[in-house]
Amino acid sequence: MEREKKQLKTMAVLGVGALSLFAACTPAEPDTSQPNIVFIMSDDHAYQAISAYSNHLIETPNIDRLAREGMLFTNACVTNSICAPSRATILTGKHTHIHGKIDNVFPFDTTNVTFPQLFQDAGYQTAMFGKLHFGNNPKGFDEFMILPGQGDYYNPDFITDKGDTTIVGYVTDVITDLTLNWLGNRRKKDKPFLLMYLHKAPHREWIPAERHYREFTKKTFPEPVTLFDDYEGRGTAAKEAEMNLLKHMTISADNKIYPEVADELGIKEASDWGRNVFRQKYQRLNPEQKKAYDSVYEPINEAFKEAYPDMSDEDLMRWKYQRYMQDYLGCIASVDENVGRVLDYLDANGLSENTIVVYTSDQGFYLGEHGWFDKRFIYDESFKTPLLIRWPEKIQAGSVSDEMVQNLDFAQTFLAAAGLPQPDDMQGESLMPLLSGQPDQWDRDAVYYHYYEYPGFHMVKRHYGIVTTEYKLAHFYYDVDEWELYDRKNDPMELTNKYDDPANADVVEMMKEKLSELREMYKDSKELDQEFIQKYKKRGLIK
Ligand code: SGN
Ligand code: CA
Repeated sequence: MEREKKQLKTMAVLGVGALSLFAACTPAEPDTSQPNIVFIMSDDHAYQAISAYSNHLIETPNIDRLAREGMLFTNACVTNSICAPSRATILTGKHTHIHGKIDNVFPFDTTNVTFPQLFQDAGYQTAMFGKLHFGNNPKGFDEFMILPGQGDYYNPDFITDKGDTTIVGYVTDVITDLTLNWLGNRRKKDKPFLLMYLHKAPHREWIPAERHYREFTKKTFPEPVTLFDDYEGRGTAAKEAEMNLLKHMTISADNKIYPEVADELGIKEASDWGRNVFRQKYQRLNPEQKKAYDSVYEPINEAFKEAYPDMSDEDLMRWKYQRYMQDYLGCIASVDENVGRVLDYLDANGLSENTIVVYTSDQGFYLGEHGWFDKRFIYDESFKTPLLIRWPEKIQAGSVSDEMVQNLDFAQTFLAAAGLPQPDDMQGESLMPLLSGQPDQWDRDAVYYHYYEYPGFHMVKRHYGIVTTEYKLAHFYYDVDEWELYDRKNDPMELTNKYDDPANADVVEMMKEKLSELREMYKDSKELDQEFIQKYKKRGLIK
């Protein structure tokens, strides 16, 4: 409020032109008309589970507010569908092969310049709360409290610049408490601010808050039509990926069957990993939390004990899907409530008008489509990501953009919005033309994608590709050499690879040419692909 009032007064005295001249001469003094930024990101939040996109699974009234009062992006996507690489791309405005954080394995190179550093230098107050997952601390923040690695759902540990701490409670509530506490008690009212509010939820192993597992374990959800996909019509990568609910989702850590019950039923899994993770997570609960947990999950275990001996694979697949959705969506219910708390705070404190609020995820996620969970693929559910942006001063309420925007674009968008220079080596585009209703000034017709973490969790093969509104072309490499082409308009579920269909020869040629152009433009190359493979060899991750 104070800042807003001060801005009006200064403008009245100096006139708008004089104000910008004044701001240009004294860079240390922030231009008081600069917007605040609240960047909200959850982890693995599928757009299929936001009711502004589709309400077949869950209602998310608070996240939806951002679409109603701002802009919904229906074709937002990532450059590399995995956690830490996506975060590094957001912070640097560069593709993963340029900033070097190609996967979750190698640490982030902190000599990279990130946009929060530029905001801090320009006089913004900066803070980060929640999940970063870099293996090192963020630069450019006056204050941060981050989860170590993936973090925990209950009684999470935090790393801060002043030491480590553990906070009793449910992670989504706790991260929001920290955020609101900062806004209410430590925000400097004479400065614009950049606040990164980053949820762990709904990341695997999907443990909801007590109030939500009670509610969600009673629900039944519609099955995706491709739940029993056999991957015919696609290449080796889809067939060999280890993300199938029936085969790869663990009965204990993921589906919450107590290890003793799983043992008693004679359920064998590829390793003890799922049972061990379950025990670790369960042990974090305090006696009260365990009691609440058991009161809900024990009856589920009892019912499973009864039903399991007569279950076919098909029954088990269906049961796993329901268990998965109950817990995954239960986690999202807390995210939505907590986003509501933050939006209410902005309203109550007169901050909504001049604050850019972004809601997004680090990538998309499979909710049983193609029989899968997890992400990583260039295929739509993992490649696309939710994106909603509200900024009442610039964005018309209730607008929708179908343009292909990427997580690569955030850094430059924020810099442009704040009137700060965009470094030449950033590789995205500012979304300002779209936000301010001038889509004719936006001319991107294709995006570039590159995934690396293989071999690794879920065994999704290395691939790069290009996506236009009409087609998707991907090259899977390293231990295969396979191309896939999908017709996005006529085959939206991406069930049939048309690469070898002679009728598409022209399309393949055109897409390959465009792909080479993009590889060149973004400075990616065969040599770099090999360099990253060599890095895996040096680390002993492959022979
Ligand atoms: C963990 C998960 C995986 C997940 C990776 C990466 N297993 O290893 O399922 O793909 O993280 O996720 S877990 O049961 O231990 O959580 S990411 O979001 O960090 O990229
Ligand atoms: Ca993620």
